[in-house]
Amino acid sequence: MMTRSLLTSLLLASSLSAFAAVTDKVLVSDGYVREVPPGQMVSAAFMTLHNEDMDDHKIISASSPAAKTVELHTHTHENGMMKMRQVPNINIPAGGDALLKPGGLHIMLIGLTQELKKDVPVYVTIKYEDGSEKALSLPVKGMMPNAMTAH
Ligand SMILES: [Cu+2]
Repeated sequence: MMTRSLLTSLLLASSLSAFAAVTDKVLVSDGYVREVPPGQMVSAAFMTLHNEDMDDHKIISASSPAAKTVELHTHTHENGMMKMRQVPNINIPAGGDALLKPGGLHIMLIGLTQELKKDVPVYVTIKYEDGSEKALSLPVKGMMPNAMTAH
């Protein structure tokens, strides 16, 4: 009986570790939201995601109380113009990084519901492919004016 209960707890422990949430395997750093002038209704969140796991992971969606719609975006170059487009997910390669930065991948905040001011944090929640969610409190930072590009 002792042996069986020990075996059961070992199995339980190993399955728990195999099914640990993605939030425990991906580290988020250097996150911020771009400051926008009053009246502008869109902004974007940027961050670095580091995947410590041996499997790729994905952000499948994001949400924020600061915007009516939150989308995952990337930039593409078309005929010398930089354009944004929505992507279904953002991959974070095993053992590697996903860089969300101006001119590249970003989390688009559309229809801002609050004024973005320096030193007032914006809450953004990112959701991974396993359904686990990470709530982030991001600082608002000023940006170069030419960072805005057409959709
Ligand atoms: Cu965008």
